[in-house]
Amino acid sequence: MAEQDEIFAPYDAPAGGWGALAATAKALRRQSVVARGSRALLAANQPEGFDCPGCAWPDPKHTSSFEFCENGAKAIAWEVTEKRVTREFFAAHTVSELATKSDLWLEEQGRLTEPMRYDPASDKYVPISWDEAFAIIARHINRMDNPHQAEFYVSGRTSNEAAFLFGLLGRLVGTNNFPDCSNMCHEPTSRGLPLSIGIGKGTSVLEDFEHADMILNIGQNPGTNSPRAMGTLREAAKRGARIVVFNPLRERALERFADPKSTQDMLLNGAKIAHLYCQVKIGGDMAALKGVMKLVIDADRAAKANGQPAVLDDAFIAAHTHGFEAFLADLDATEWDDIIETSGLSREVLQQVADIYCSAKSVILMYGMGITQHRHGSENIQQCVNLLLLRGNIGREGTGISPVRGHSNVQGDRTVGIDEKPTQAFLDELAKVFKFEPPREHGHGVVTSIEAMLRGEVRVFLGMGGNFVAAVPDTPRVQAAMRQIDLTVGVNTKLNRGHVVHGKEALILPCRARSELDEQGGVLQSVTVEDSMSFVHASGGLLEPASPDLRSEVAIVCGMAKAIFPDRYTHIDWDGYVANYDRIRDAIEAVYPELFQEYNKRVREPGGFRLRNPASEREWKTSTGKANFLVFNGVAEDPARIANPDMLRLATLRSHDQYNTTVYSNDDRYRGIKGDRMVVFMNEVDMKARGVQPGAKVRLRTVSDDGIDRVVENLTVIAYNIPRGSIGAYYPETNPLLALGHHDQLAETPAAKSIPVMVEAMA
Ligand SMILES: Nc1nc2c(c(=O)[nH]1)N[C@H]1C(S)=C(S)[C@@H](COP(=O)(O)OP(=O)(O)OC[C@H]3O[C@@H](n4cnc5c(=O)[nH]c(N)nc54)[C@H](O)[C@@H]3O)O[C@H]1N2
Ligand SMILES: Nc1nc2c(c(=O)[nH]1)N[C@H]1C(S)=C(S)[C@@H](COP(=O)(O)OP(=O)(O)OC[C@H]3O[C@@H](n4cnc5c(=O)[nH]c(N)nc54)[C@H](O)[C@@H]3O)O[C@H]1N2
Ligand SMILES: [Mo]
Repeated sequence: MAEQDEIFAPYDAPAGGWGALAATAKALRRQSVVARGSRALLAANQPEGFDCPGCAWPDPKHTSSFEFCENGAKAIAWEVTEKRVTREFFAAHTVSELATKSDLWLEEQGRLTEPMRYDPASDKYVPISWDEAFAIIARHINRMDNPHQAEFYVSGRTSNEAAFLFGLLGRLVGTNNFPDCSNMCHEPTSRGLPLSIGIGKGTSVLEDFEHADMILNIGQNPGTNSPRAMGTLREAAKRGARIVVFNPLRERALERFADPKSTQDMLLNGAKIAHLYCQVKIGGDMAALKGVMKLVIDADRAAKANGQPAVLDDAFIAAHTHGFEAFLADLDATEWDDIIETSGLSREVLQQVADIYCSAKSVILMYGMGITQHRHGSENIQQCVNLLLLRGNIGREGTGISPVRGHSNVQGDRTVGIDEKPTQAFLDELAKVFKFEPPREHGHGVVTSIEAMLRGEVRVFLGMGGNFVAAVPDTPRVQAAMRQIDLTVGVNTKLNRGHVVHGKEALILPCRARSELDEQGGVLQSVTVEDSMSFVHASGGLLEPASPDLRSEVAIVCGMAKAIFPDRYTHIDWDGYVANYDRIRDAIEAVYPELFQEYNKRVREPGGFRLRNPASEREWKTSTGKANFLVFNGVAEDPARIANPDMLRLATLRSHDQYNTTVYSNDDRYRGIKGDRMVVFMNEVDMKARGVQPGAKVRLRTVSDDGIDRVVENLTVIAYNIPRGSIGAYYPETNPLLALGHHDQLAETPAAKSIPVMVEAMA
């Protein structure tokens, strides 16, 4: 049908390359920031510059040359835009009117410029002074019946310094309610991985990628979401390392990629990245991993029977692991039919993966949301670790588990205390350093904070960055609940859904961004962030702030704290922290003396420093003192849920032109989509079975047993190369389909990559 052709044409060129250069130039022009933007780009990820807000992939220590990244450039262009949201803008639009606009339109209006308060009489935002804004927050916080009626949300761009103080503030108020974006993202890494190896962070560093013989990329789309990782993968492929991909979609960059820094790549139509591309079914990774592990065990048994060298690293298993026998028994009990049916991969393909694995001396396994956002995301990760442990692929050069984090400081925020389940040891230190008794009971994460909202128990919502009401599951229900809250506050750089779906009182507090100068008391300040590989480094902006009325996140947190506690905790020098961020880092060091030893000194060294990661050194901080082989019974998420033969599994995806809830344009270049985000990627066999043609309009309806009807209509069907039973559509447009209760069983991360749905043709 004509309609599909209008919005879809397969993309055959390599990812990266000229297309990426052209897209970067366009992004700068569109924000009219060619000069300003270029200056910012040159300072991104440089030793003296600022940390790119685009992703959490680390920078090579030894580079000083500009690392080109299209999507980093877009994120920066978005931030340094010349467009401004002023008081005149707010005077010209009621909030009801703004609420009818798209997310793209809201963010495209430009940078926020001064604090604003919602005025119910006019249904408009009106200017307010910073002091008045802080006084409103203080009034609401101080009249709550109990401290747990406040939620302290954090999104992962917040610096270590601001996050640490925000965490302190929440605990001084008396709660551990810290829902954060990590709860929707790598929480299975934070909760599931420690049970395996004693730490919820990756063990590999960039240098390991230079020595790996095999790199398994599972459920992660680096060409779009961490494009600088493509340079690393490109180098590895060039060296002859085998890259194996598990992904239901054929993500273009993982097939072919042209590094814009390489003349050869640019001239020769790029280079092949994946040696083997396995189009696993959505939710089929557990089955695929078990299949590969069964074959590795078979190979080992055969070798030993023939008197050949062992395939397993028996010495490592004996010295460093626990639970191998139980793990083996479970593998032996796992049926091939189940593996093949659930993974959608043939035994031959899995044999190829196993062969590569067995012949590789050193293996890295990197993963993203395709693994974590499932009902058993934590267990998916544990199976990944099991595979690595079989041949001692953790804690040795060229090896490791490598969760690719999302937001540029999401890992750091958790490290410095944004954690709804803090350890008692951390609370003890906090108590000692700040001389108060912090709350000891666990607080709310994202899912539990929403449950509290739905019960009407939340009175104050403070959002340190992010766009909570658009990013979470069950968005219509959450948005209705949000409107019942007494006060909602958004500390943000751009206008978003959270400001137009607000509480009875609402504040917009605009902050300076990473790329901007942060001068306090005449002295330029820098903040610090932690990347995916646990390196902590400084970040300092270079551009004039978008408006003179902006404050830094640190200053905003301290402003709130002073207003909330005018005469309590007077020993805490909030003004001193604002005047000199070194003092915040000293406080962080006091709370974590080992991890952040000599923080201020070490962070000033080029490239910063790496936080100690015991598992990288084969020191296992688990209950058994070893790395644990962990058992998951079965191969499927939940067999009862997939009993319905008509049901499909929906993965909610990011396009190449968005940053989470920030949509840059309606295109998705590498997937061949132009000008429309209301699409659903579907296998032709599944389409035929439902009598749907390419270009047809369909309705998706969630299969759930909680009695709530969840529907998204008017999606255009794209006949696509995706396994049967699996479909894809964009996040956040399809978030209304994601049921709040549909989440990882351990970490409570919403299972956004595996929503059970029915596809219904629309008349
Ligand atoms: N430009 C840009 N950069 C970003 C972001 C952005 O939105 N835009 N977001 C940032 C954030 S917060 C994050 S968390 C990261 C996200 O980066 P990624 O982890 O790459 O997340 P997604 O793009 O959501 O999905 C990743 C991949 O999972 C695949 N997938 C879906 N279901 C399954 C499955 O069942 N099994 C397997 N094996 N694969 C599956 C999808 O096809 C997709 O290729 O990127 C960060 N960087
Ligand atoms: N269905 C579905 N839902 C998902 C996902 C999915 O794959 N599928 N992914 C989940 C994941 S991985 C994540 S991380 C969450 C993201 O959830 P969030 O982190 O809450 O959302 P973002 O869209 O990243 O937030 C965008 C806003 O951040 C603000 N901002 C930008 N830079 C700064 C800054 O420097 N300081 C401050 N204070 N504010 C700033 C801007 O105002 C912008 O509007 O969404 C989750 N939701
Ligand atoms: Mo994320």
